[in-house]
Amino acid sequence: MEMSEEKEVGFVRMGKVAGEVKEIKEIGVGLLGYAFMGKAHANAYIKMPIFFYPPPAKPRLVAIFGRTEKAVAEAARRYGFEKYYTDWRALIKDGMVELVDNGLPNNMHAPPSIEAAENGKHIICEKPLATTVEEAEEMYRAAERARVKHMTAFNYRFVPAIGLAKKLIDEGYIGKILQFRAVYLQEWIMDPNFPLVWRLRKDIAGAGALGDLGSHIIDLARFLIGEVSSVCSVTETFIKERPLPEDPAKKGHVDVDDAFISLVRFKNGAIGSLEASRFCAGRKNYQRIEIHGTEGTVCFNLERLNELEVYSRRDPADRMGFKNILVTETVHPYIEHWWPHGHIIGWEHTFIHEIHHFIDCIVNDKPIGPIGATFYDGLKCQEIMDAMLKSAKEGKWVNVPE
Ligand code: SOE
Repeated sequence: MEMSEEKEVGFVRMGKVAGEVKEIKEIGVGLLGYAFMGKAHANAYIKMPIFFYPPPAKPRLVAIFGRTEKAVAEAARRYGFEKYYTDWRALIKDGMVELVDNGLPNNMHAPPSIEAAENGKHIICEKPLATTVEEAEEMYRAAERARVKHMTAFNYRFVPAIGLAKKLIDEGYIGKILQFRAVYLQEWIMDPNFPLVWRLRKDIAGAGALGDLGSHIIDLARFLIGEVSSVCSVTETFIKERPLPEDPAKKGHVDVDDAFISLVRFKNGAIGSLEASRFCAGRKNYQRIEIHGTEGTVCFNLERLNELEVYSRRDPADRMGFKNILVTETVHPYIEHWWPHGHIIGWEHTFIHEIHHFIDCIVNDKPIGPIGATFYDGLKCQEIMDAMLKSAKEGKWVNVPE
């Protein structure tokens, strides 16, 4: 509507407005959880339409769920959600909610995700998909039956350097893949007085470092190399008792792994080692991957996520060596949406890439895979983790179900 003349609107004098912005198609978002992952996902919904413009649809922050009203009301105000719920079933039934994003603790991944699918809502759920293989299988079957888009939020698939690594591997640049080596190391629970939080409780988390960090590198192993056929693993819990969050004078038993190390065999003949730990002093969020092929090597380090180290045996002998590629050119995945080369991006941007992919697949009816992880990928990851825990318990190689 052209408004050329100045006019009074109520008590507000309107200046010479050139025109009103045409609305962009929206998609209603219902977010479960408002803490760490809730914040990362809310930020992604807010930023996506600005940087992936025009967006496939503009996320409308319809509703957010949290158990305690005071906290979730504050989160709704902070992130800009229109409504808040303390009953996740009511949020799922809200007609304005078209997609449900599950950022709750792991034991609350299955029930709401299944109900969301059964109510025809597209669903993205944080990793690990579930606490057991049975739960993950039920989530996958429900989402498939409902014919909704379903995604497991393995965000590291959306690092530009990981996208470049996948391109080099898939085009044969480093030849036949022989070995995959990945570590994901943190240090945050080395203090024996650190309390027994939900990530350290099997009934809520399902597993410890294996589920929280190991799930990421297991998914990247499948994404970059292929299916895992068998595993031989060891786990350890270094601190067996911890103060209870609700009463530090009391202690609780730690029933999940603090660290795991696993050998793996891939179906395509490659071999590998994966390990994750929360007891590596000095390692903050250190995820390093090395992939060795017959013609070369690719290395990635999450703490330097804008870079990829590449070595090719095809280079002339006098200049054969690792080159460090700064993955910030517009030829690299997602970079065209950000800043000029060398201006680098960060951890939060992987969630923006992931949420764009999810909404693009919903609006334009595209398949989530192979770039994005579906609930099937979440289920396969759960099966591999289950085999690793079985192997660690029985002290032998365990096959991963076909
Ligand atoms: C904590 O270990 C954590 O936030 C994980 O839960 C995330 O998945 C990982 O990306 C960073 O570390």
